[in-house]
Amino acid sequence: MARNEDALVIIDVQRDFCPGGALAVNDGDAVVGPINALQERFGAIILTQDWHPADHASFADNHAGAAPFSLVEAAYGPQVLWPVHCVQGAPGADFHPDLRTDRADLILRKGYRRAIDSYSAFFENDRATPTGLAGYLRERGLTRLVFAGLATDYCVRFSAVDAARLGFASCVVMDACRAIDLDGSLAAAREEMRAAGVALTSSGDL
Ligand code: VGL
Ligand code: ZN
Repeated sequence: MARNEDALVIIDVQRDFCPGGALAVNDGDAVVGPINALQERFGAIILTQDWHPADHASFADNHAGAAPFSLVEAAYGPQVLWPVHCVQGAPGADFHPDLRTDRADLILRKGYRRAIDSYSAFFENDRATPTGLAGYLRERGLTRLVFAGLATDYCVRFSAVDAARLGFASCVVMDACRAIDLDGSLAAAREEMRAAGVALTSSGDL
């Protein structure tokens, strides 16, 4: 059972990241059951929602001749070009229909600035523009963060690592996450999370 200072942060469990979606993660919908079960154990629940304008710079379609999953150099460094996904107000941006959302205290949207992608729930991909989540958590005295959702190697990884760097106790429930695994990104994510002091755990161990 979670303590008063614990928050469950559920990352991007949206239709477009699930089978049939525009940027489907293998087996992505398998996180819904474990995440709904985890929610029973937490008093503070936060959902994040990837939320891009149609002209977003992370979409391959907005770069002439660029293939999805190729890399470009953005002003802030390398950026993967993704298939169009999670467009503001489109069905693909909705939460998975079976995800429980009624107990969430906060739905944090990210990636809404055209020129900057945002994997982390804390900072956009320029690593400088804050989303406001750290301030929200600190004001509420939520100091221990448990992450689950999609995708392990992108938005979960960046969120969990930023949380640890910001001084939160940070833990990822690996069985309640699934990965995109582009060019070894899952192995790299595990390694980076471990090095940052993020605890990799499972639902049964919580
Ligand atoms: C994500 C790629 C692009 C994620 C979001 O939620 O992991 N990945 N946008
Ligand atoms: Zn995105």
